[in-house]
Amino acid sequence: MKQRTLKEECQNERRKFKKIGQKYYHIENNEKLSWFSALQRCAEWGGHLVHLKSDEEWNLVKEKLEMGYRYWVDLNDLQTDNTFMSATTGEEAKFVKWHSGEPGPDNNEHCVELGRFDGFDMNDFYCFEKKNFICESSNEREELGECAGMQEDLWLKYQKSTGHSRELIMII
Ligand SMILES: [Ca+2]
Repeated sequence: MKQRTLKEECQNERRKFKKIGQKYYHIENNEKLSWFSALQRCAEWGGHLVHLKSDEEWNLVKEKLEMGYRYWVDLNDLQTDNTFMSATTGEEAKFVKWHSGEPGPDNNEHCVELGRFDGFDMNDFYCFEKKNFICESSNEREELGECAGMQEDLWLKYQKSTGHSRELIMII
């Protein structure tokens, strides 16, 4: 059997991303990971944990999700309780769709999921719980270009958002 090069492997992974609306997403329905591992997995695939920006994107993506499943997205308040940051932008989240009563009073819930309740409103939950997750391609253009792999700027944003070093994220 032909050994695939890392680049081929990476390009193959990028084909995971399917166009939904104007952007490319991979909805992982099989593997469940902690929020940190999901963050890393999406980066390995040349993307990032999904960063929903509008009702339009939220509506398009949630149509494709499996009812009863729970999916990690890119928001977290690991740095400061109740200040939810995007690991994609490194900035405070601008679009949120909290379930009523969320984010709840439990200060140990630092990572945001869709699907805790009926439907796919947002809920903060324990980062170490293993859940399905949604990746978004970093490259939002029509044509997916060369496989970029792990992008340095994305790691810096993760670090800014979570307060954790790349090394720490990679072991948790
Ligand atoms: Ca919660």
